[in-house]
Amino acid sequence: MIETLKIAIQKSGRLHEGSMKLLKECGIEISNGNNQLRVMAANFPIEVFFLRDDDIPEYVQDAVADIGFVGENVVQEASKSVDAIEKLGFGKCRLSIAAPKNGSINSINDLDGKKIATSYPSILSTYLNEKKISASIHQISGSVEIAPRIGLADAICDLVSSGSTLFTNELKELETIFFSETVMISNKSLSNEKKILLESLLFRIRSVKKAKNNKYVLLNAPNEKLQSICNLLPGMKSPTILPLAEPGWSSVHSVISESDFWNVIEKLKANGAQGILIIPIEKMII
Ligand code: PRT
Ligand code: ZN
Repeated sequence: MIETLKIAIQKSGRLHEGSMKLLKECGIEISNGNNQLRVMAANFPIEVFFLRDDDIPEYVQDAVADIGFVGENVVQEASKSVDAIEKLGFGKCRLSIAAPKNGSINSINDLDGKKIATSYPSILSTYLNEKKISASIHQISGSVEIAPRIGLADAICDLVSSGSTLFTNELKELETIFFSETVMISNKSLSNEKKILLESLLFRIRSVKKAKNNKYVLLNAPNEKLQSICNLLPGMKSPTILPLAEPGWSSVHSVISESDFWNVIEKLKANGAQGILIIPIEKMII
């Protein structure tokens, strides 16, 4: 029997689309047209299970699935026995404590003796213990942001991304206690065959991530400036330099990281670079 890697992703919700997109970018074809629970990929030995995100850590721990894509917040809260092996770069958010904008709680030091509503009691209680704050935790499963308004709690601890939910509910963010993004988790005792499949999937995921974090750059430069321009663009090995038809000029091709991008572009222009083109990279294999 050919081994397959069983992967659990969110059935619907904020992580579903990003998870499907990542698999597609890795060249893995999956259809979930009939709202099925599990689907075999057409061209890679992967079987995808569509589950509620909260169930994923337990299913991976119990080897119902071999790996899963799920928020670090869920993994941390569930505290199951799984390995977190790769951050996936989407579903970024933060878990923050917030309190009514015009109320008496202005910092975490004002939380002593108060009641905090949250869906993350475990992460919150660890944080409160560390900070020696004795607040009571009221666990609720949804609509945490309305808890202070309806008198259920004095403050909340909830996920924030844009901040607009806090703003609309007239809450102010006091402190972030956990940063999260989607992570790949794995069962702790995979067979050797499954480990090989996982390595192959990880290789593809890392190539996709690297490509997203880098851009291909093409520019024209006067020959006397080539050295200083090449110093700014080390590229993967070193930049490619091709002569232009116009004497004294060359075309330089290289790769730059997204985070350095604007900084480097300014310096390239200051060094006489012209006709700078920036092109997205689809996959990057180093
Ligand atoms: O049905 P299922 O149980 O699978 O899904 P779910 O409803 O429990 O989860 P879902 O789809 O809402 O979120 C899945 C995961 O997305 C979370 O576990 C996080 O890892 C991640 N994520 C990223 C977020 C957010 N951003 C986010 N903003 N999860 C929830 N929110 C909520 C937050 O709780 C608050 O209500 O969005 C609101 C705040 O958003 P802003 O933009 O107004 O700040
Ligand atoms: Zn959930």
